[in-house]
Amino acid sequence: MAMAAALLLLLLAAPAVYAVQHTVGGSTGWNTGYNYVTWAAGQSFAVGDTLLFTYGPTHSLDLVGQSDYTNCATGNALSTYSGGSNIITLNTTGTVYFLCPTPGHCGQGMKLAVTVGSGPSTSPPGTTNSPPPPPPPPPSSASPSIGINRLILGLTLGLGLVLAFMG
Ligand SMILES: [Cu+2]
Repeated sequence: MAMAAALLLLLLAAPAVYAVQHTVGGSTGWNTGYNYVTWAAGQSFAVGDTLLFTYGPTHSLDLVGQSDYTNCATGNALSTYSGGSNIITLNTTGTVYFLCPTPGHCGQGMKLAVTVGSGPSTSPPGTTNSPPPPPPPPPSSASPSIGINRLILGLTLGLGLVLAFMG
């Protein structure tokens, strides 16, 4: 019982244990001339994961709505971040949108859409690794036991007949 409770606690704690911090743009960070669409496509985001944005003084970071993201529109930010380093926690499933509000930078690639799934980010949906096919079932293992059962049945009947004749 205590063991089961401990296992359950471990399962509940697992998503937090495996939360991933995604460094936006990898070694490039948050900058112009980088394709964040491609970057995001290579990542798998889960609730509890964090995004780390690092950038120079000419940049900053806005959380925006989808249409602002699509149109590179600034001025309607839902949240604004600055200072050169921000860690954003992905609290809910769905898609969140970011852009750099410095004029022209969004058009130079500084826009990011992150779609957050519900599971832990251990198996990116983009990968095509399928599990190996299961091994073929072993040749019928039922027949030997059926044979033994028939043998036992035969012996029992035979014994019964012998006993009947003797009686
Ligand atoms: Cu910028």
